[in-house]
Amino acid sequence: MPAQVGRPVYVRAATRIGVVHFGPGAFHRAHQAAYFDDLLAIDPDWAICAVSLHNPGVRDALQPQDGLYTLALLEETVRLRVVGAIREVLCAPQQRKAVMARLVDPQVRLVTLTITEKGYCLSGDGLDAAHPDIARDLVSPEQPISAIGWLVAGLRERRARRLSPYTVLSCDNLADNGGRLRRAVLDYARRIDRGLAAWIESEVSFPRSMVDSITPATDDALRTRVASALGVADAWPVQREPYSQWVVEDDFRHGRPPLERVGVVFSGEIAGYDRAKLRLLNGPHSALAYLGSLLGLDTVARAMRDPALAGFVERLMREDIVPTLALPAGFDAQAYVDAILSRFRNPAIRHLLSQIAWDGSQKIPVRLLGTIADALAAGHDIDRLCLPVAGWLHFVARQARSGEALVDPLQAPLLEAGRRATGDAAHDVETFLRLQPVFGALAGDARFVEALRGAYATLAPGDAAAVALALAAA
Ligand code: CS2
Repeated sequence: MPAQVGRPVYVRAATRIGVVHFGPGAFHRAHQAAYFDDLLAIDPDWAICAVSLHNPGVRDALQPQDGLYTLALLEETVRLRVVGAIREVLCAPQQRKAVMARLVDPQVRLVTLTITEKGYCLSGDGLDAAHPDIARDLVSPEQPISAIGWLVAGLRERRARRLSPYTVLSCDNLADNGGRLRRAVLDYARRIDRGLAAWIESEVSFPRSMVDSITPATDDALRTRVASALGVADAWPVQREPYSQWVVEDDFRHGRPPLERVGVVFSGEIAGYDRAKLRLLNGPHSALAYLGSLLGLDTVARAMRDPALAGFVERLMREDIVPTLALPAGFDAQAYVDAILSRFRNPAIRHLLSQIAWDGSQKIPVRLLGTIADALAAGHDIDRLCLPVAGWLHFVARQARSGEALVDPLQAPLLEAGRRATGDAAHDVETFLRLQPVFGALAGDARFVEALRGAYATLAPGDAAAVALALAAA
């Protein structure tokens, strides 16, 4: 390989698997796996067994290359490095025994997850026991299909063997991710074995974490770049911006990887960090995705070159979101906003708005509706905050009208509501607000309903001209 391509600086064969990771998509491989790759040069005990819960795609791509893959850091001069932290790649439905063997391996002390918001099978704040995967797992808990089912099956087996449990670390974009996962796991465990649930409650820690790095999906440009730089084809390279942050609550009862030595921040104030990130980065990202798509734009950097949209998003961040946040001591919110805006502008990144637009029903509540609820409680104006939410509704209605797909676990009810949209704000907003899992208690708040109607009406009929006008006025 050319000298400028980074590679593992440790002996891979001398590493041991200490982490099981569920959901080895591009984000995990670009973010956490790169930290563990750095860590393995210091401590060989933390190589990763990567487990896909549904599809064999990652395993089939990575296994023939011995788990190695290329990570591209996108800036003016793109840097490439080969990551070696993943020593084993499994596909759970096809390799149940191998997955369980890892989960009960005493050498494994940590289970991490990036399964996206929908993978948690939550409804509101708790477990969605009616979710088809959870319902199935509750009937046959020894043959799990959901992440929660697997976590509990592994812990149950560990308890039976009198082994200490693993720590469970959620690395997804959910506020209080560890707390929510813990509650969902306990709820599930109580339904199958109360003794087990009590043991989990007292023995297992679920630290919260905040993860951050913009990771556009792998595209042909990346594949071509990697093939020509390395002189070999990589079946699944990944890419991200150079910036990366990982803040983790320091709550590991049975040993934790010394990740602080490779740039991870262990903190007691994680709630401040995760909210700031979700609301100041992901919220505006979703705003760009829906309003930018309605404007006919394709990428985040392109949307940031639209002065009306970029100006709107900046006002949203500084004037509407920052004032609702309870921030950790010493946190400079305006500098944080500056940094996010410049990351969004990075011209070396082709981050498709359509990728961010996925799974709106899961993202909107944690990214925007929480801010709206807090702003209402503080008696603040919510008109501007409602615009991206209304943008999402118009986006859904447009997809429904054009017969285009909507990537979302609530695709069916969303498209149904979209098809019934007439363009009349009162009627359409009322129809969408019936989506209880998305809007929850806010649907019954008259101030929210009125502001959302107003925002929806200003964006109607959802074409570029109407959106441009609304942004200029907002
Ligand atoms: C994005 C995030 O796809 C999305 O919805 O908002 O993946 C975002 O790029 C990351 O959270 C940045 O850390």
